[in-house]
Amino acid sequence: MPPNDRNFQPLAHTEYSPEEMLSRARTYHARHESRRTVRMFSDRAIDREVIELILKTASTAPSGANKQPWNFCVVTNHKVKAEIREAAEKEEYENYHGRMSDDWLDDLKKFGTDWHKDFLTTAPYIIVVFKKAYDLNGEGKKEKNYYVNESVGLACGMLISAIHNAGLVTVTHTPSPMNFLQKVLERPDNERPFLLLPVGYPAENAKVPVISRKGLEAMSVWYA
Ligand code: IYR
Repeated sequence: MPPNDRNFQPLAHTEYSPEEMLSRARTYHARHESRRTVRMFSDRAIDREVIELILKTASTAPSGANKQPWNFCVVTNHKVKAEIREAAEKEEYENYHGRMSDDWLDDLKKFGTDWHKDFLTTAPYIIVVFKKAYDLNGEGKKEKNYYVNESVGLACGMLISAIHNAGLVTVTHTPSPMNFLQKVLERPDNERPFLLLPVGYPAENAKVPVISRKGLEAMSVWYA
């Protein structure tokens, strides 16, 4: 039972007929099948309101105790982008020249990645997602957040879906280590970098690797 009636309100819910449900599920799936990770960006401008709406969509994600322990830093300033690129490429250079195992490098061959990260200065928007390990209340007292990685991961999934839905592309970039982002963006100690997503149109000549998705049999087990 709800603990206090005043804290609850009726659910606003839309139900669809079985036919419409199937049709909507089909359409949504088809839309997502066409999503690709893209590493070649155009520098074409994008309306700020589109990015705002994409972020609002991401922020509808469920989170532990509804703490919404995320902060999206949106970078359009070219100098800041260049600073991020320089630091990221420095780390990636080390990754590709000794820090990553031979097996790992082998697994990445088909994606054609290397330490160069042109997209960090080409894409019109760089979204750096921070997770909030804890929050600070009005008096500066620490307040705990829960399931922070799960919550921020869910928000990132919804962010990627919203980016695709708008007809834009992204790549989930995780320069490692990425604590330099905390410094460059001057984030407080309770915020830790989680993921970096350039957002933009694909370059006109953008190419993507030939890879496939697992089918239902390979990615699900049904207990009837
Ligand atoms: N962070 C590196 C390496 C890399 C790692 C994985 I796992 C990928 O799926 C892709 C790249 C880079 O961004 O190049």
